[in-house]
Amino acid sequence: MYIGIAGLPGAGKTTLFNAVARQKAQVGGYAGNEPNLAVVKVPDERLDKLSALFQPRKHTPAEVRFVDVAGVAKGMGQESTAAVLAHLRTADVLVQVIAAHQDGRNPASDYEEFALELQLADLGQVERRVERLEKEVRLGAKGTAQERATKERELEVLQKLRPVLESGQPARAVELTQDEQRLILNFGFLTQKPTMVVANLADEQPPEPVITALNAAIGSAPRTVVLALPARLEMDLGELAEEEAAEFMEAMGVAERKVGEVIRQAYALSESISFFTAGEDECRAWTIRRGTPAQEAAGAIHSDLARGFIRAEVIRWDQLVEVGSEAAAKKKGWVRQEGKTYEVQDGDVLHILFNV
Ligand SMILES: Nc1nc2c(ncn2[C@@H]2O[C@H](COP(=O)(O)OP(=O)(O)O)[C@@H](O)[C@H]2O)c(=O)[nH]1
Ligand SMILES: [Mg+2]
Repeated sequence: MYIGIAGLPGAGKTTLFNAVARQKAQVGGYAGNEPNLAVVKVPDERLDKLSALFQPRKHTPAEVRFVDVAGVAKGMGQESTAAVLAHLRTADVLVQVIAAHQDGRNPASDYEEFALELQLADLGQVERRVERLEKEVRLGAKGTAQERATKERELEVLQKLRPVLESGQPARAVELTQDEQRLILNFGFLTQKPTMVVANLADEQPPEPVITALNAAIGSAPRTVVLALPARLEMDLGELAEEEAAEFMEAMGVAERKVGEVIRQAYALSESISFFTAGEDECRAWTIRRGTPAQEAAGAIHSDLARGFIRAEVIRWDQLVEVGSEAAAKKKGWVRQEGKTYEVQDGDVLHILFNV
């Protein structure tokens, strides 16, 4: 899974990236940067509890990739804006960072300024493609009947998005079927992505007023969450050893680090869920799309497991932890035998039986 960190210059994107990924990318850099990339482990207390039970040789959390791109702002020029936004097109989730830590900035209008850049980028793509498709239809399109039908359906979807984008709403305000989504997947529309708006606070700034102002600016966009955290403090905490960090947090009156929340919420916003494999060898979280059938989920572990799939033994993670072992779980009748098409649920522990 891939999470893009974006926003206006100086919002605190790189600071947040460093905090989340425990990196030391240069802060205070402005336009023209290459993106910063990092792989981050997803904190998951369910997996921690499974590992506490099995004491495995290996403990392997799910991972997500974060990318931190240069800022985009009004008047930057179409070309450099497009170059920055191109890095975000394949992201599963967007994190929009808002500077709330500086006096004299207005978080709500900063949110709107950046959101407008995203909308204009999407609208530009929609308009160019619509124009092209309409021309093809007018000229009597080339290709097979099926190809023509697909293009006509694509055109219909784009014509649904267009007025919404023109009215200043994000594309995710339009409910699309899976089929419709597939038709426009390649565009990577930015305002269609689940979005986390993160207000970057000063060290002891209260979050509530900023969150209220942002919620008012955002309105009722679906698949959007708002968080607030002091990014620089979080970054500094990430550089300390655990004990030092605890002392520092107590001195600052900070109850918990918030970066875990950013990672967890980004994961939850995406269409991804985790299932587990658990044993003395390894306890591990695997990432799949919600709705994935068991046979395909098995393929996330190894292609042989999908190819030779017989069935899956499935138990919920908390039931396994409660009863203490797979054998005891079986006695209680808590282990289900599921076939190829079973839709794997978030938090399932799977044991795949296979034969190749
Ligand atoms: N006081 C304060 N300064 C911050 C905070 N976050 C970022 N900064 C400063 O703001 C500037 C821009 O931060 P940076 O992360 O590079 O912003 P970016 O352009 O969005 O990547 C840097 O000088 C940071 O030190 C914060 O939470 N508090
Ligand atoms: Mg930066």
